[in-house]
Amino acid sequence: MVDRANKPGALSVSKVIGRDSGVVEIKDDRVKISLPSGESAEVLLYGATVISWVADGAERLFLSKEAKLDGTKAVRGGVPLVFPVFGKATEGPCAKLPQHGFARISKWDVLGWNVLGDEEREPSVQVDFVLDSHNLTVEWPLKPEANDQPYQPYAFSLMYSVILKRNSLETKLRVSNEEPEESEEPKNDRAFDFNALFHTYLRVADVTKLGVTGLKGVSYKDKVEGGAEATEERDELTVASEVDRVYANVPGTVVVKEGDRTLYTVERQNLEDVVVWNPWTGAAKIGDFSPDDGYMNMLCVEAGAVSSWHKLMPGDSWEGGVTISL
Ligand code: TA6
Repeated sequence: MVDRANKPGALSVSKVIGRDSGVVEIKDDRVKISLPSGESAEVLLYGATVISWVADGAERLFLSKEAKLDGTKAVRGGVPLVFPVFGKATEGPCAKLPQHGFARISKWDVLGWNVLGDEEREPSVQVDFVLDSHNLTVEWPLKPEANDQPYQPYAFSLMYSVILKRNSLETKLRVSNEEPEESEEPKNDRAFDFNALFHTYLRVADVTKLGVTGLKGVSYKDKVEGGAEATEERDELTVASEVDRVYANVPGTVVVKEGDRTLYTVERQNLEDVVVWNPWTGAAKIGDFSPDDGYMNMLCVEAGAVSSWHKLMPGDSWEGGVTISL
Protein backbone atom coordinates (compact mmCIF):
# COMPACT_ATOMS: atom_id res chain seq x y z
CA MET A 1 0.00 0.00 0.00
CA VAL A 2 1.37 3.42 -0.93
CA ASP A 3 -0.17 6.69 0.09
CA ARG A 4 1.34 9.81 -1.39
CA ALA A 5 0.54 13.03 0.39
CA ASN A 6 -0.96 15.65 -1.94
CA LYS A 7 0.65 18.67 -0.41
CA PRO A 8 3.91 17.58 1.09
CA GLY A 9 5.10 19.58 4.03
CA ALA A 10 1.89 21.56 4.45
CA LEU A 11 0.04 18.90 6.36
CA SER A 12 -1.35 18.44 9.79
CA VAL A 13 -3.02 15.06 9.64
CA SER A 14 -3.22 11.89 11.59
CA LYS A 15 -3.45 8.92 9.31
CA VAL A 16 -4.02 5.31 10.22
CA ILE A 17 -2.42 3.35 7.44
CA GLY A 18 -4.07 -0.01 7.64
CA ARG A 19 -6.13 -1.37 10.47
CA ASP A 20 -3.41 -3.11 12.45
CA SER A 21 -0.34 -1.99 10.58
CA GLY A 22 0.58 1.23 12.26
CA VAL A 23 0.06 4.93 12.32
CA VAL A 24 1.79 7.80 10.60
CA GLU A 25 1.00 11.18 12.11
CA ILE A 26 2.17 14.29 10.36
CA LYS A 27 1.73 17.24 12.63
CA ASP A 28 3.26 20.70 12.14
CA ASP A 29 7.01 20.22 12.14
CA ARG A 30 7.30 16.45 12.58
CA VAL A 31 6.22 12.96 11.63
CA LYS A 32 5.53 10.26 14.16
CA ILE A 33 5.47 6.61 13.12
CA SER A 34 4.06 3.96 15.46
CA LEU A 35 3.71 0.21 15.12
CA PRO A 36 0.96 -1.79 16.83
CA SER A 37 3.64 -3.66 18.77
CA GLY A 38 4.67 -0.44 20.54
CA GLU A 39 7.74 0.71 18.59
CA SER A 40 7.84 4.31 17.40
CA ALA A 41 10.03 6.85 15.67
CA GLU A 42 9.79 10.61 15.37
CA VAL A 43 11.28 12.63 12.52
CA LEU A 44 11.58 16.41 12.44
CA LEU A 45 11.02 17.94 8.99
CA TYR A 46 13.95 20.18 9.86
CA GLY A 47 16.87 18.16 8.61
CA ALA A 48 14.63 15.07 8.30
CA THR A 49 16.27 14.39 11.64
CA VAL A 50 15.13 11.25 13.44
CA ILE A 51 14.89 12.50 17.03
CA SER A 52 13.43 9.43 18.70
CA TRP A 53 13.39 5.70 18.17
CA VAL A 54 11.64 3.60 20.78
CA ALA A 55 12.14 -0.15 20.55
CA ASP A 56 11.57 -2.91 23.08
CA GLY A 57 10.13 -0.33 25.44
CA ALA A 58 13.13 2.01 25.59
CA GLU A 59 14.43 5.11 23.82
CA ARG A 60 17.40 4.12 21.66
CA LEU A 61 18.68 7.52 20.54
CA PHE A 62 20.46 10.15 22.59
CA LEU A 63 18.98 13.64 22.30
CA SER A 64 20.62 16.49 24.16
CA LYS A 65 18.32 18.20 26.64
CA GLU A 66 19.33 21.49 25.00
CA ALA A 67 18.99 20.33 21.41
CA LYS A 68 17.32 23.00 19.32
CA LEU A 69 14.27 21.52 17.61
CA ASP A 70 12.97 24.79 16.19
CA GLY A 71 15.05 24.94 13.04
CA THR A 72 17.66 27.39 14.32
CA LYS A 73 20.52 24.88 14.58
CA ALA A 74 21.33 21.32 13.59
CA VAL A 75 19.85 18.94 16.15
CA ARG A 76 22.31 17.75 18.81
CA GLY A 77 21.30 14.12 18.93
CA GLY A 78 19.12 11.66 17.08
CA VAL A 79 20.24 11.03 13.51
CA PRO A 80 21.31 14.23 11.76
CA LEU A 81 22.06 13.65 8.06
CA VAL A 82 25.41 14.76 6.74
CA PHE A 83 25.38 15.83 3.06
CA PRO A 84 27.12 16.89 0.78
CA VAL A 85 30.27 17.39 2.85
CA PHE A 86 31.57 15.71 5.98
CA GLY A 87 33.16 18.38 8.18
CA LYS A 88 34.18 21.61 6.43
CA ALA A 89 35.53 22.02 2.92
CA THR A 90 38.13 24.72 2.54
CA GLU A 91 38.01 24.76 -1.26
CA GLY A 92 35.94 23.50 -4.16
CA PRO A 93 32.17 23.48 -4.70
CA CYS A 94 31.40 22.78 -1.01
CA ALA A 95 33.56 25.62 0.30
CA LYS A 96 31.58 27.93 2.58
CA LEU A 97 28.89 25.33 3.20
CA PRO A 98 28.23 24.94 6.90
CA GLN A 99 29.97 22.10 8.77
CA HIS A 100 28.50 18.74 7.68
CA GLY A 101 26.61 20.40 4.81
CA PHE A 102 23.05 21.56 4.41
CA ALA A 103 20.88 18.42 4.64
CA ARG A 104 20.63 18.57 8.43
CA ILE A 105 19.68 22.26 8.45
CA SER A 106 17.19 22.27 5.56
CA LYS A 107 13.46 21.83 5.75
CA TRP A 108 12.42 18.60 4.02
CA ASP A 109 9.03 17.62 2.60
CA VAL A 110 7.13 14.42 3.22
CA LEU A 111 6.77 12.47 -0.01
CA GLY A 112 4.60 9.63 1.28
CA TRP A 113 4.40 6.47 3.31
CA ASN A 114 4.13 2.79 2.77
CA VAL A 115 3.44 -0.40 4.75
CA LEU A 116 6.05 -3.08 4.23
CA GLY A 117 6.40 -6.64 5.39
CA ASP A 118 3.60 -8.81 6.57
CA GLU A 119 0.82 -6.31 7.21
CA GLU A 120 -1.11 -8.71 9.45
CA ARG A 121 1.64 -10.32 11.50
CA GLU A 122 4.65 -8.06 11.53
CA PRO A 123 4.17 -4.80 9.68
CA SER A 124 6.85 -2.22 9.19
CA VAL A 125 6.32 1.32 8.02
CA GLN A 126 8.37 3.45 5.65
CA VAL A 127 8.11 7.22 5.39
CA ASP A 128 9.91 9.05 2.57
CA PHE A 129 11.22 12.61 2.69
CA VAL A 130 12.56 14.79 -0.15
CA LEU A 131 14.90 17.71 -0.50
CA ASP A 132 16.06 19.23 -3.76
CA SER A 133 17.79 22.25 -5.22
CA HIS A 134 14.54 24.27 -5.06
CA ASN A 135 14.36 24.39 -1.27
CA LEU A 136 18.00 25.21 -0.60
CA THR A 137 18.94 28.37 1.23
CA VAL A 138 22.68 27.99 0.62
CA GLU A 139 24.78 27.97 -2.57
CA TRP A 140 25.92 24.62 -3.89
CA PRO A 141 28.23 24.87 -5.71
CA LEU A 142 29.74 28.03 -4.35
CA LYS A 143 29.11 30.95 -6.72
CA PRO A 144 32.35 32.00 -8.41
CA GLU A 145 33.33 35.53 -7.45
CA ALA A 146 33.87 36.73 -11.01
CA ASN A 147 31.90 34.90 -13.62
CA ASP A 148 29.90 36.28 -16.48
CA GLN A 149 27.95 33.02 -16.92
CA PRO A 150 24.56 32.80 -15.16
CA TYR A 151 24.85 30.88 -11.89
CA GLN A 152 23.35 27.42 -11.90
CA PRO A 153 23.04 25.49 -8.66
CA TYR A 154 23.52 21.74 -8.90
CA ALA A 155 20.31 20.00 -9.96
CA PHE A 156 20.24 17.39 -7.20
CA SER A 157 17.51 15.62 -5.31
CA LEU A 158 17.63 13.61 -2.12
CA MET A 159 15.14 11.02 -1.03
CA TYR A 160 15.45 9.86 2.54
CA SER A 161 13.50 6.86 3.78
CA VAL A 162 12.95 6.03 7.43
CA ILE A 163 11.73 2.48 7.93
CA LEU A 164 10.51 1.41 11.35
CA LYS A 165 10.49 -2.33 11.96
CA ARG A 166 9.81 -4.38 15.05
CA ASN A 167 13.43 -4.55 16.22
CA SER A 168 15.23 -2.19 13.90
CA LEU A 169 15.41 1.24 12.36
CA GLU A 170 16.49 1.45 8.76
CA THR A 171 17.44 4.69 7.06
CA LYS A 172 18.26 5.04 3.36
CA LEU A 173 19.39 7.99 1.32
CA ARG A 174 19.10 8.22 -2.44
CA VAL A 175 21.08 11.00 -4.10
CA SER A 176 20.22 11.85 -7.71
CA ASN A 177 21.84 14.16 -10.18
CA GLU A 178 18.78 15.54 -11.95
CA GLU A 179 20.75 17.27 -14.68
CA PRO A 180 19.48 15.84 -17.99
CA GLU A 181 21.91 13.37 -19.50
CA GLU A 182 21.53 15.01 -22.88
CA SER A 183 22.61 18.38 -21.44
CA GLU A 184 24.36 20.47 -24.04
CA GLU A 185 27.01 21.43 -21.58
CA PRO A 186 29.95 19.09 -21.22
CA LYS A 187 28.67 16.40 -18.83
CA ASN A 188 31.50 16.73 -16.37
CA ASP A 189 30.51 20.33 -15.65
CA ARG A 190 27.28 19.22 -14.07
CA ALA A 191 28.59 16.19 -12.25
CA PHE A 192 28.95 16.70 -8.51
CA ASP A 193 30.96 15.15 -5.70
CA PHE A 194 29.45 14.39 -2.33
CA ASN A 195 29.91 12.76 1.05
CA ALA A 196 26.97 11.31 2.96
CA LEU A 197 26.71 10.08 6.55
CA PHE A 198 24.09 9.11 9.12
CA HIS A 199 25.38 10.83 12.26
CA THR A 200 23.62 8.45 14.65
CA TYR A 201 23.73 9.22 18.39
CA LEU A 202 23.08 5.84 20.02
CA ARG A 203 21.76 5.98 23.58
CA VAL A 204 23.68 3.77 26.00
CA ALA A 205 23.59 3.30 29.77
CA ASP A 206 27.34 3.67 30.32
CA VAL A 207 29.72 4.28 27.44
CA THR A 208 32.71 3.03 29.43
CA LYS A 209 31.19 -0.45 29.58
CA LEU A 210 30.89 -0.82 25.81
CA GLY A 211 32.97 -2.54 23.20
CA VAL A 212 32.60 -1.90 19.48
CA THR A 213 33.52 -4.85 17.29
CA GLY A 214 34.09 -5.14 13.55
CA LEU A 215 36.85 -2.55 13.28
CA LYS A 216 39.96 -4.66 13.89
CA GLY A 217 42.54 -4.30 11.12
CA VAL A 218 40.78 -1.25 9.64
CA SER A 219 42.74 1.96 8.95
CA TYR A 220 41.40 5.09 10.51
CA LYS A 221 42.04 8.79 10.72
CA ASP A 222 42.23 9.92 14.33
CA LYS A 223 40.82 13.45 14.56
CA VAL A 224 41.78 13.65 18.25
CA GLU A 225 45.40 13.21 17.12
CA GLY A 226 45.19 15.88 14.42
CA GLY A 227 44.17 13.44 11.69
CA ALA A 228 46.98 10.93 12.24
CA GLU A 229 46.53 7.65 10.35
CA ALA A 230 46.55 4.39 12.32
CA THR A 231 45.20 0.86 12.16
CA GLU A 232 42.78 -0.54 14.72
CA GLU A 233 44.54 -3.27 16.66
CA ARG A 234 41.81 -4.18 19.09
CA ASP A 235 39.00 -6.72 18.79
CA GLU A 236 36.83 -4.23 20.62
CA LEU A 237 37.12 -0.46 20.60
CA THR A 238 36.44 0.90 24.08
CA VAL A 239 35.81 4.48 25.19
CA ALA A 240 37.65 6.02 28.15
CA SER A 241 38.47 9.44 26.70
CA GLU A 242 37.53 11.53 23.66
CA VAL A 243 37.13 9.41 20.52
CA ASP A 244 36.76 10.87 17.03
CA ARG A 245 37.80 8.41 14.34
CA VAL A 246 37.00 7.90 10.70
CA TYR A 247 37.38 4.20 9.89
CA ALA A 248 37.70 3.79 6.12
CA ASN A 249 36.44 0.80 4.14
CA VAL A 250 35.08 -1.22 7.01
CA PRO A 251 34.48 -4.72 5.66
CA GLY A 252 31.53 -6.07 7.67
CA THR A 253 29.00 -5.50 10.39
CA VAL A 254 29.80 -3.30 13.38
CA VAL A 255 28.37 -4.37 16.72
CA VAL A 256 28.07 -2.36 19.93
CA LYS A 257 28.28 -4.73 22.89
CA GLU A 258 28.16 -4.61 26.64
CA GLY A 259 30.05 -7.66 27.80
CA ASP A 260 28.51 -10.57 25.92
CA ARG A 261 25.29 -8.73 25.28
CA THR A 262 24.68 -7.16 21.87
CA LEU A 263 23.17 -3.71 22.23
CA TYR A 264 23.15 -2.61 18.58
CA THR A 265 24.06 -4.25 15.31
CA VAL A 266 24.95 -1.74 12.61
CA GLU A 267 24.61 -3.09 9.07
CA ARG A 268 25.51 -0.87 6.17
CA GLN A 269 24.41 -0.93 2.56
CA ASN A 270 26.81 0.74 0.16
CA LEU A 271 28.36 2.87 2.91
CA GLU A 272 32.01 1.99 3.21
CA ASP A 273 33.03 4.02 6.26
CA VAL A 274 32.22 4.19 9.95
CA VAL A 275 32.86 7.19 12.20
CA VAL A 276 32.95 6.71 15.95
CA TRP A 277 32.60 9.83 18.10
CA ASN A 278 32.30 10.58 21.78
CA PRO A 279 33.30 14.09 22.93
CA TRP A 280 33.99 12.93 26.50
CA THR A 281 34.39 15.86 28.93
CA GLY A 282 34.69 18.17 25.92
CA ALA A 283 30.89 17.86 25.77
CA ALA A 284 30.71 20.63 28.38
CA LYS A 285 32.17 23.03 25.81
CA ILE A 286 29.54 22.18 23.19
CA GLY A 287 26.87 24.84 23.71
CA ASP A 288 23.80 22.68 23.02
CA PHE A 289 25.09 19.48 24.67
CA SER A 290 23.28 18.77 27.90
CA PRO A 291 23.70 17.53 30.52
CA ASP A 292 27.48 18.02 30.66
CA ASP A 293 27.96 14.38 31.65
CA GLY A 294 25.56 13.18 28.93
CA TYR A 295 28.58 11.89 27.00
CA MET A 296 28.39 8.86 29.31
CA ASN A 297 25.03 7.99 27.78
CA MET A 298 25.84 8.28 24.09
CA LEU A 299 28.05 6.93 21.40
CA CYS A 300 27.93 8.11 17.82
CA VAL A 301 28.40 5.19 15.45
CA GLU A 302 28.00 6.80 12.05
CA ALA A 303 27.72 4.87 8.81
CA GLY A 304 28.81 6.92 5.83
CA ALA A 305 30.66 7.50 2.61
CA VAL A 306 33.14 10.11 3.76
CA SER A 307 36.72 8.92 3.33
CA SER A 308 36.60 9.97 -0.33
CA TRP A 309 34.26 11.95 -2.58
CA HIS A 310 31.59 10.15 -4.59
CA LYS A 311 31.00 11.54 -8.06
CA LEU A 312 27.52 11.55 -9.57
CA MET A 313 27.16 12.15 -13.29
CA PRO A 314 24.04 13.80 -14.82
CA GLY A 315 21.12 11.38 -14.76
CA ASP A 316 22.77 9.05 -12.23
CA SER A 317 21.69 8.06 -8.72
CA TRP A 318 23.43 6.60 -5.70
CA GLU A 319 21.88 4.93 -2.68
CA GLY A 320 23.28 4.08 0.72
CA GLY A 321 21.64 2.97 3.93
CA VAL A 322 22.05 1.64 7.42
CA THR A 323 20.00 -0.73 9.54
CA ILE A 324 20.39 -0.60 13.30
CA SER A 325 18.96 -3.62 15.07
CA LEU A 326 18.65 -4.48 18.71
O1 TA6 B 1 31.19 12.82 13.10
C1 TA6 B 1 32.07 13.22 14.09
C2 TA6 B 1 32.21 14.73 14.04
O2 TA6 B 1 32.61 15.15 12.77
C3 TA6 B 1 33.18 15.15 15.15
O3 TA6 B 1 34.40 15.61 14.65
C4 TA6 B 1 32.42 16.14 15.98
O4 TA6 B 1 32.81 17.42 15.87
C5 TA6 B 1 30.98 15.85 15.59
O5 TA6 B 1 30.97 15.37 14.30
C6 TA6 B 1 29.91 16.89 15.84
O6 TA6 B 1 29.85 17.86 14.87
P1 TA6 B 1 28.79 19.03 15.00
O7 TA6 B 1 28.96 19.88 13.78
O8 TA6 B 1 27.43 18.40 15.04
O9 TA6 B 1 29.10 19.76 16.26
